[in-house]
Amino acid sequence: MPKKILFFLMFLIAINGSFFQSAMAADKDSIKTVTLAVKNMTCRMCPITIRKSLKKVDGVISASADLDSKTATVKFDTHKTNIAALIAATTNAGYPSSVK
Ligand SMILES: [Cu+2]
Repeated sequence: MPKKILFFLMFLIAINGSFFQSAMAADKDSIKTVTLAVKNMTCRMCPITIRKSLKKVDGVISASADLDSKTATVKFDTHKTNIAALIAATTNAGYPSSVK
């Protein structure tokens, strides 16, 4: 009897493990990074404003903006948002952007 229970537990652990792995794989596939060319960046405050506007978008994992290269790099979950929403966010903040 205890041996049966042990096998049952091992079976459950194996099932959960494979479910967990497939969930992780699906999440990894949905994460994308895009670099946007951003207009109107003039001073050191601009990248901060752009970064904030991007981080407000649900599904954005991380965002950075660079004054020198006039770009923003955004890591996002494609299940939750898309590039059009990211462009809309910077545009609404006063910085029209496009995919670089
Ligand atoms: Cu500025």
